[in-house]
Order: sequence, then C-alpha cells, then structure tokens
Amino acid sequence: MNQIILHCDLDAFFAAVEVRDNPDYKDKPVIVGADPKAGKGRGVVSTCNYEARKYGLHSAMPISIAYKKCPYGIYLRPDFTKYQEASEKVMGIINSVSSIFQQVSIDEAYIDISENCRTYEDAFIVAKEIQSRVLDEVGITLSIGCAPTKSIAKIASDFKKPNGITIVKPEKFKEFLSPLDITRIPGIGKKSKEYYNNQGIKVIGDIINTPLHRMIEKFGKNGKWVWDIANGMDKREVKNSMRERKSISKERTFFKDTNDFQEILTKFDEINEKLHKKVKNDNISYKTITLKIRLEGFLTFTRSKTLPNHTQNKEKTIKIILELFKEFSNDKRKIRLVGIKLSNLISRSTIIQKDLLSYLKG
Ligand code: TTP
Ligand code: MG
Repeated sequence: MNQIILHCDLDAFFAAVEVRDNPDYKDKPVIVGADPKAGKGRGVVSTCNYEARKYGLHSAMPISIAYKKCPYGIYLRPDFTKYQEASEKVMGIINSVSSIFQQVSIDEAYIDISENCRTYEDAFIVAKEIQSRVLDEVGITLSIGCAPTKSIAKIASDFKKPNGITIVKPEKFKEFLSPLDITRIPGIGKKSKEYYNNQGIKVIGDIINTPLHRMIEKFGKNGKWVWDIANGMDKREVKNSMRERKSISKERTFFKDTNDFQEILTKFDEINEKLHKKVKNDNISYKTITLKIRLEGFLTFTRSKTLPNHTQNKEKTIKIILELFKEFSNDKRKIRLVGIKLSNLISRSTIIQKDLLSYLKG
C-alpha cells in the first residue's frame, strides 16, 4: 500500500482523434467502426464519442443497431496509423513522467510515481500536468486514476470519464470501492455479474464484507482474485515495459525539386527542430544520425554516422547532417526530399525525479 500508481486511459480514443482533426464534428455524435450502409452494414462499433453514447451506443455494438439508434451520427472508418501515432505521443508523455511505465493497450498505461511524489496531493499535480500536456501536444483528453494498487487505479480512472482525475488515498480505498457496482472490477462482465448477484453480491462492499474463505468456497479462484482487489491486496507491480522504438525520423518533400542550398538547409533545420522536440518530450538519447536524400527521379540515398556516446544535442546533429550532406552538395541533380533519422535509442531513466518541484519546473 506504499506505492502511488497512476492509470491513464484516453477518452473515447479513436473518436477523439477524429474530432480533433475535424473540428466540425465537435458536439456531434461520432462513431468509428464498420460502414453502417444505411442500417444494412455488418460489423461493429469500435468506439464512439460521449455525444454518441447518449444515444446508447458503445464499443462492440453491431453497427446496424447503432445506426438505428443514431441515424444522424457521423460514421467513420478507423484510421489506425493516425491512432497509433497519437498513442505513441501520449505514451511518450506518460513515460517521461516516470520510467516505471507499463503500456497495457493502445490507449492505457500505468506508471508508478512513488519516487516522484511524497503525497497524493503531489500525485494530483502530476496527473493534472499529464492531462494538460496531452491536450496541448496531442489535442485529446484522458482520465487518470491514482491509487495504491493497479486495480484500484484502473477502477478510479474509469470513475470520472471523460477528462477526470480520481485520487484514492490508501486510507480511503474501502470507502471509495464499497458503493460501486461489482462490474467496475475489471473482469466482472455481464455473465459473472448475474452469478455474483444471485449469491447476494451486488456492490464491491459486499465482497469486502464477505470472508475470503466464503468467497473461495462460492466462486473459486476468481473469488479470491476479486476479494484481493476489493481489499487492496492486488500486489502486482507496474512492470517496466520500455516501449520498443528503434528510431525516430522525419522527412519532407520539397514543393518543387531544388538545389538551392539555403532552402535545403532551412528544411533540415525544420526537421531537426521537430525531431528534437520529440527527443526532449520523450527524453530519448540517440547515437546514430542518418541523412536521407531523394534526388529528382526517385534515386534515394542514406548516409549515417554513429557517435561514440548517446546524445540529445540538436546543434551537434545538424552539424553532422550538413557534413553528411556535403557529398551531395555538388550534385547537378535537384533534390526532391530530405530526411533525418535518429536511431540507436535509449530512453533515459533520469526521468524519475525524486523531487516533484524540479520535475514541474522541467
Ligand atoms: P477503450 O479505452 O475501451 O474505449 P475508449 O477510449 O474509446 O473510451 P473510454 O473513454 O471509455 O475509455 O478502448 C480504446 C480504443 O480501442 C477505442 O477508442 C477503440 C478501440 N476499441 C475497439 O476497437 N473495439 C472495442 O471493442 C473496444 C472496447 C475498443
Ligand atoms: Mg479509453
């Protein structure tokens, strides 16, 4: 019960990205999933925004039923590349707060912030900071639960959606859990609900008040697990799952093929600047710098340099890029595209900052 764990979960994730990219959709029901084909479509709803949920729509609902309930909604096909990109940015932000980081799906992650925060008041400030960075840098919202165990943090993140923060202090967890319906416990679905209800167990408080041996007697292994969760005995730690990212890169195509050095330099600067925003954000260091050049006619070249040590230094990187570029500067052919790739990455574990204030000052 000494850990302070955050569970972060994006709100109506796929739909939120679509609304971000199409401000006209704001305040309208947006449904991402299969094509409804005017009510005749097959397949299901992936997700929908909170506006659409007012009509009773939800994930996994057949799209034909969704269409019946909400015929004037905006129905969109999923664009996974876009969601993956947004997810990576968000995960980078969360991971930059603590390196004890475990991503559990495309839109949720746990972090252990016991090292960053002395109190749950500190944790609240951290949660706020995450929300505002995600909104500023990715343009979507998320809800955060903060508690001494993973399962309570997860229940808490779901408690005040969207854009909520729910703090459950160790001394208050029973008070928080007791009135909640048992389906709030991850893993208790409709079927098991009925089973538990038939045995007189409706809210989590009923589990807390049942002796463990009775729970095991009635519900077996699952009964023990559920009892552990309800009694704050979920001992699972946030497993360090360093996100595997091999490289970060950016490239830009010129509007018109060019060999104007100034124009090329400006492009490199722009790309380098963008990449280093990410480097700073995600606290990444790199060792290998690669230049990519595409000439008119699609001929593409790459040139790399590996440094003796990892770095985050953007001035050094642009110098190396220009050195690597020298080989092409006398080429008569015009340039169509330039790119920079940073690889051989490590995510620095200096991310854990024991002192919250120094973290907030950046
Ligand atoms: P969830 O976090 O379950 O849902 P959500 O983010 O859309 O909404 P909430 O605010 O309640 O958290 O899932 C994350 C994404 O995963 C969701 O945006 C779409 C996708 N997904 C599916 O494609 N099918 C499904 O059945 C579910 C549950 C999610
Ligand atoms: Mg979500």
